[in-house]
Amino acid sequence: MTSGFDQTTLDHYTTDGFVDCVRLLTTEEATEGRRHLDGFIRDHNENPQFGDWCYFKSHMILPWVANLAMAPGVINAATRILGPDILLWNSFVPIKAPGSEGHFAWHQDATYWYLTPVEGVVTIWVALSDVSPGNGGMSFMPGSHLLGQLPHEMTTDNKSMLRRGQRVLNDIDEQNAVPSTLEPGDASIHHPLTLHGSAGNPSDQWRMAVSLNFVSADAIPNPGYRESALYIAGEDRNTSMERDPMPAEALSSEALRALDYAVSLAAERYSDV
Ligand SMILES: O=C(O)CCC(=O)C(=O)O
Repeated sequence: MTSGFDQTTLDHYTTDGFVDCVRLLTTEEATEGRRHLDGFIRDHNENPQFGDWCYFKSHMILPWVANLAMAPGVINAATRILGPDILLWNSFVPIKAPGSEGHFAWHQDATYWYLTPVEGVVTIWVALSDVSPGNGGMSFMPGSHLLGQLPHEMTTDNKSMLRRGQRVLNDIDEQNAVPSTLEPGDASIHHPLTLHGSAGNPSDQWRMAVSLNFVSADAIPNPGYRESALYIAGEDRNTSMERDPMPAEALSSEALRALDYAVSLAAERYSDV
């Protein structure tokens, strides 16, 4: 386990396209995040919109998700990779219930993101429970970010936790994969072109996490696409994206309206396939 994100961690990220098990939250921050996530699941798990609320820009409707993105350890890691001026472009809550067969096939996130340059985007995946291969933790393919954009296909796999069921077409040699093992408050961090995936959760414990996608001030949507993002740190100088408002209250009608608007922008990206 690495405590915090330092130059050695950055070197590993640059070489391998990911780092695992970096301590980014304090115990108090992790406990608070977990308390909120438990409450969110308890109160809303049965709501038909629960899946949507977990899937896209959760920071716009759940203040505790935005707060996790503003934790000093998380900001330190994101700014070391992206530079000082950063926004939170997306976030999601990729939880797996005990016994869930929900999985993520091997994929590169950049495939459907349409943001340039890819180096201006990073994912910080923060564990809020113990996470391991035994409960559906992620695995990464070291160095795969250097392969460039690989062809993917969409599938109708209804157990896929990706909306398009996407998966890379290349054969994956699982022997080279590095499984992630995290405690609450630890994070894995990966590049948008790094191949990664995760299996279902055969255990009797929830797998709990928040996935945060940060962009630098210089990251821009590809021509024809519109995006929005929440200001996080540094100079607020990314003029290529609209700003997401910080939610004052969880799932308030104002926050849900703002989310609907952000979804309508991103719908252009989702409707092109
Ligand atoms: O949560 C998972 O198992 C995979 C999530 C993922 O693909 C991502 O955060 O980029």
